[in-house]
Amino acid sequence: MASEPTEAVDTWFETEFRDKYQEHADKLGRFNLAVFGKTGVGKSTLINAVFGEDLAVTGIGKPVTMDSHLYLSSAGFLGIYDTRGVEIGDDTETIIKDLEELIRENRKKPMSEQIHAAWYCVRAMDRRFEPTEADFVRRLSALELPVIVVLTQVPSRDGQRHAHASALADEIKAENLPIEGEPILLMAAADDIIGPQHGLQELLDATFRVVPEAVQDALTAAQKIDLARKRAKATAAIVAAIATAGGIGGIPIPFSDALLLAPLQMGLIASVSAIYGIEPDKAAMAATLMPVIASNAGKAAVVGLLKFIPVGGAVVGGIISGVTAGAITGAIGYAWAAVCERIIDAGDDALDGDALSALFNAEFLAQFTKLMAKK
Ligand SMILES: Nc1nc2c(ncn2[C@@H]2O[C@H](COP(=O)(O)OP(=O)(O)OP(=O)(O)O)[C@@H](O)[C@H]2O)c(=O)[nH]1
Ligand SMILES: [Mg+2]
Repeated sequence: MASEPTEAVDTWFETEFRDKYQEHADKLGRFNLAVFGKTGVGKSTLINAVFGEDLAVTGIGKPVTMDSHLYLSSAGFLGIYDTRGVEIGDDTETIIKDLEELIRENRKKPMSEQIHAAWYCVRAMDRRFEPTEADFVRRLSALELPVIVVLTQVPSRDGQRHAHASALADEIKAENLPIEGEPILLMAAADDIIGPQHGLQELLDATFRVVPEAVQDALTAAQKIDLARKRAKATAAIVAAIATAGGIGGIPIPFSDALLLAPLQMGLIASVSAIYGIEPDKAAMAATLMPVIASNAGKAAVVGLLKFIPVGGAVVGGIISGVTAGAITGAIGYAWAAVCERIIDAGDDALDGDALSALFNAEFLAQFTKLMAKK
């Protein structure tokens, strides 16, 4: 009996959260990247490093059309096009023909169906960039795909990149290929012998420079290495929600029996989750652990958090001003952004619910105090 309202709230939350998340995710769209290079150069390792494990590990991809040698793997805000069982050089004609067809067909489709950029990967220590590879890059570029050349597995020590890799980069530059910027030298995953990870941010920045404005938000959500970009975008959403909440004002506390979340705050955490590119399952699960969302068990925590909020009368059933509503909303948004960053840092490790909600609490209080002091 006693648990019924809790379940009702949880179900309400789950449904509402997913709807809102989807709404925001649809607005962000999808960033589609084509990744080429000879087998074993480190394409999957690179995709893992920049976008997380989901795509490359499973390696699930569907042929784009029947008989096509192009495969599309997609999850969330990212689509990866690659080839299977065909070799650049021997099969260049086949790959280019498939790509050409795909690009032509997709031209009529929305932006999130198009291919936005290509990475052509070469293993630096092979010290070889073959004429057939140069030819492939030219053919790619002729399809009006912005191409970035990536030298993979570049050893480095004390920030100094291996001379062989720089020499290969110079050789490639001397070919005057129609590529975007200079070849990017990187190491996607650290190795005890050949050195630390480097160059990923440079590749990401170069990619941001060539993709259309309309997919920058999707790329921001899809990538996992540049949290500052996500934070900037999330902050804009939070600031807007603060203004909206301030305008509403006069909100009764608690906003509903067991929740401190009105639709506005719910929309905000869904939006921030999408901006950070947190999968909806993970985000919804984590959100139910937060004290502002948790039902019965967490109710005391909510009242505890708010005990110092100036309200007319008792907290429960009280009315708060627009300023306070704005501060609560902002504190929820920023605290939730901190949780999203922690989830990204955790990678594939299981989430520690207690640690996440402790983080949320601490951030909520700090941000709330800061926002109230501003007024
Ligand atoms: N330490 C380290 N190992 C790497 C790196 N890149 C590739 N490797 C290793 O090189 C091997 C091949 O890498 P993959 O990422 O599978 O290469 P791929 O280009 O996806 O290969 P195919 O899917 O066969 O075309 C694996 O054993 C990787 O662990 C890197 O940046 N650092
Ligand atoms: Mg691979």
